[in-house]
Amino acid sequence: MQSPEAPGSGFRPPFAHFATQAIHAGQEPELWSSRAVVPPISLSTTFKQEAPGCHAGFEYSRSGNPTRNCLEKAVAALDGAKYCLAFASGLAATLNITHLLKTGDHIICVDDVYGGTNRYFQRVAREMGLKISFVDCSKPKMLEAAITPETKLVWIETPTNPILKVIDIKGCAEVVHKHNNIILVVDNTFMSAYFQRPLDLGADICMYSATKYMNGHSDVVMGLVSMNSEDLYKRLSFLQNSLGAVPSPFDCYLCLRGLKTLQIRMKQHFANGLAVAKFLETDPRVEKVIYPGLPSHPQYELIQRQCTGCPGMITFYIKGELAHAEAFLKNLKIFTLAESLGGYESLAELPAIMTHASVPKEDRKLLGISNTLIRLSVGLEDIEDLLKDISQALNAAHP
Ligand code: P1T
Repeated sequence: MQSPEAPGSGFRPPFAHFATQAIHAGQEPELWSSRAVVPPISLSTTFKQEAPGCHAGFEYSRSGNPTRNCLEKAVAALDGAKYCLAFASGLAATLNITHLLKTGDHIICVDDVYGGTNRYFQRVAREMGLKISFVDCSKPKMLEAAITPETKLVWIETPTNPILKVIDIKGCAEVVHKHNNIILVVDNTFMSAYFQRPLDLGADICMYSATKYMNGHSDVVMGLVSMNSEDLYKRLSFLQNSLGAVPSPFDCYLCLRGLKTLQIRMKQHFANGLAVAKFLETDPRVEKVIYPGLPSHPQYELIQRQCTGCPGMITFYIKGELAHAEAFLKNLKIFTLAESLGGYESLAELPAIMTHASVPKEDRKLLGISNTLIRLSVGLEDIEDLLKDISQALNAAHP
């Protein structure tokens, strides 16, 4: 197996000082009178004022919390951003960003997107008077053609969930920014700040479900939003406080702790993901493997240009029908059959019935989210054990 970091592997070089910032940015001991090296979990919901309206930076924990501040500063540093705001979940972040719009505004969303994001746009935002189009943004011409005078937000995921299409962030930014007042959001959940920096490539907002790689330990539900524009920051801070979907100080502490190992986790996710993808690609019981880190991925050149590596997300079609996919999933022993991704533990799922069940059936068919499409989140276990597990589950599905 070629090491993902081997010279000439073709990916962009890693972002400078990443691990140092993950460990130190926003977490200076001088922030605290105790000089605590590990940021304390500040549980107080309210803060003493010296005179009405005169305080030391904190009033009430929804509008600002010391532990949350540390996390927001650390993530801003990792994204190369001026600002970051934390929310109670990835979808809470999506909701807050969507609240930047008003009735009648138009959103363009990439056609292949997390099922919950699709459901929110189709069944909540649309009901509230926003117009939504789902567009194949991997073709910037199609994005351009979909823009109307009402378009105010373009929402992309890259790679997409679950088909792992890669979207050219720079190409989309060039199209979007020909127009005034359209915000380009990149959901960077799959790549994490370690592998991809959407703001450097022209996005206005970089958003995460921090529930996944950013926290990385499957014990926090959280959303993060980074940006450089002061105007966007002011509007989103206002919404963060006004809508109130904020994370708890304890979750902020856990996520901050998770960030410390983001770099080493992502490197290992890449190594394990690549090994599993290569293994699947040679197995005759597998119809097709989609992994952006494989030369067989149709956008391999773009992914190398845009990213510093790939996460542990693999999508593959097992030969046969639903029964074969179910047999594979039920027989896995180390991979757990469960929704979510990006944790240290390996997970497997069937998007058509699980994470993407809320995507309309005809859309799933068009996108290729069939009953034989399996999504893996390859974790940090020993690779020999993971390959053995996949091999025995394939044997069980195709005796
Ligand atoms: O679960 P939450 O923290 O609210 O994040 C939603 C979300 C947003 N964006 C992407 C790309 C996501 O994958 C998710 C959540 N996804 C899953 C739970 C999943 O299994 O795909």
